[in-house]
Amino acid sequence: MAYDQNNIFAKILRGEIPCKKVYEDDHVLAFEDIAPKRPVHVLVIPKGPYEDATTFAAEASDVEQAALWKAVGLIVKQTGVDKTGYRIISNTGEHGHQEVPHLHLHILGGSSCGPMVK
Ligand code: DGP
Repeated sequence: MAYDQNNIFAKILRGEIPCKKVYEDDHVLAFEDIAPKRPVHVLVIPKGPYEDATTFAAEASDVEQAALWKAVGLIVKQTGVDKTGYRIISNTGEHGHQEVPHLHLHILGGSSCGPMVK
């Protein structure tokens, strides 16, 4: 499926919609989820036009892929959840209940997430 340039995260990347920025570098933007499920709920997205984890894994450069994980490492320290633990989720496609068709990692922490997702 073609990448939808009008998805909400593409608009955030273009600065058309505001966000509460947590982290940014050349390849990655991270911001607070608009409807946080935990005290810390950060969305980490690549700046490139990747619809989901499958597309990102197949098409993103090594530099982009490394940058995403490097950003995760910095954000978990910055938010303090590295000390207590956290969950990373990337909902993908129909069965994954992905709502926004731009790859995003949810970082959830600050309180226990329980043994199961959601
Ligand atoms: P998912 O189901 O994984 O595609 O979750 C999409 C997440 O995006 C959901 O937790 C809510 C969040 N979200 C949706 N619209 C906005 C927005 O305009 N701003 C921010 N910061 N988050 C949004």
